[in-house]
Amino acid sequence: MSTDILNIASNFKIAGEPASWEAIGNGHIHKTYRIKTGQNDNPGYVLQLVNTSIFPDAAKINSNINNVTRHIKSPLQMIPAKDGRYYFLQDDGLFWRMFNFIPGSRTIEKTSDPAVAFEAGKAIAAFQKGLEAFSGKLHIILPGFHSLEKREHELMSAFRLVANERKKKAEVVYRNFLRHSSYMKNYEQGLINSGIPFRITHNDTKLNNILFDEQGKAICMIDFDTVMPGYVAHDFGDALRTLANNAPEDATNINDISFNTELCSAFTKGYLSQAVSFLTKAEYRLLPEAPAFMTYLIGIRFLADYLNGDIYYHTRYQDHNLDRARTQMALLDQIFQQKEAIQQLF
Ligand code: GN1
Ligand code: MG
Repeated sequence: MSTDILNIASNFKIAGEPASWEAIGNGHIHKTYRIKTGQNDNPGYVLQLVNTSIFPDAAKINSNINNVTRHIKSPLQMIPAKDGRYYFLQDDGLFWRMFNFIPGSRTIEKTSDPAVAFEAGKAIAAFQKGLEAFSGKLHIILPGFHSLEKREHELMSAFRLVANERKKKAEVVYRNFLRHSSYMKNYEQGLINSGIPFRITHNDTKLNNILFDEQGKAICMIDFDTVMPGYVAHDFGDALRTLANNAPEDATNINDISFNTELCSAFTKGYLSQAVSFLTKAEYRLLPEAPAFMTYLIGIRFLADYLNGDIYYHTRYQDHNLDRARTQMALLDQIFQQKEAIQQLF
């Protein structure tokens, strides 16, 4: 493996020779490695093996990423392969891409620090703001990515079709989710009816998709695979789903799960510090309910994948996706309990 990774890295236009690698990041989809070269003054590179069963048209995502990162002048840029393309295709079809590694940068899985939450909010709004004037064309990589109708349909057909132990284990949480279906449909209809603009949004704003420096200041967003036209409320809500949960996304003890309104407040302040300059009144009004909506949406995606036999998300153990789904369900309850406190932040 060691030589393979370094060999792959040597197909990109990097300064010096690749000398060592380590696996980094905690994404559920791709595999990510940091490459170091022998030169001490070179912070190295980030090499990614793209999951082409989820992204069969990976070259198109790379073109999106390039357009977006250049437009916002992100400190994170793609490194071309030696043939000038922004990817390297291995003989067996594996699809690789590379970015620069930003010195001193790191991702954060969990925080209890409101200053980090503030920074996260600011970074997400700054990303949206940076793309306000983007006039290029983006490929729609995953159509209906945050569509409730599509995600509920996927869950219900998975539940209907499956007839095994997993169905039995999933049944309680499945029914608990669907109790909220009409509430969620109302919210989505509200988004559609409000006439709010489609902007270029990130669509995967969990905390570990933001890079921080050693002092806890946000550097930039990462993981641009899902950058597409969308609603800003989805970015806002998805971030709080991970950031303001006092437990991890895949907690195994439901009693650990609670919604941290202090972190939510700091995040909201950071977000609004940038976003007030571009949000419409209607967009603003739709923010407070977004954490509940996104927790539901991602929760039912985890559950559908569990029923489908873990074909989408990387899992580390048998019932991992079920634990993720149960966590989202418990978090949703907690968010509903804090509804007034959240509303008061606006
Ligand atoms: C995936 O790639 P990663 O781990 O940052 C997923 C998101 C989910 C998230 C749940 C392309 O994000 O939509 O919200 O897992 N990305 C894709 O943790 O499906
Ligand atoms: Mg990620």
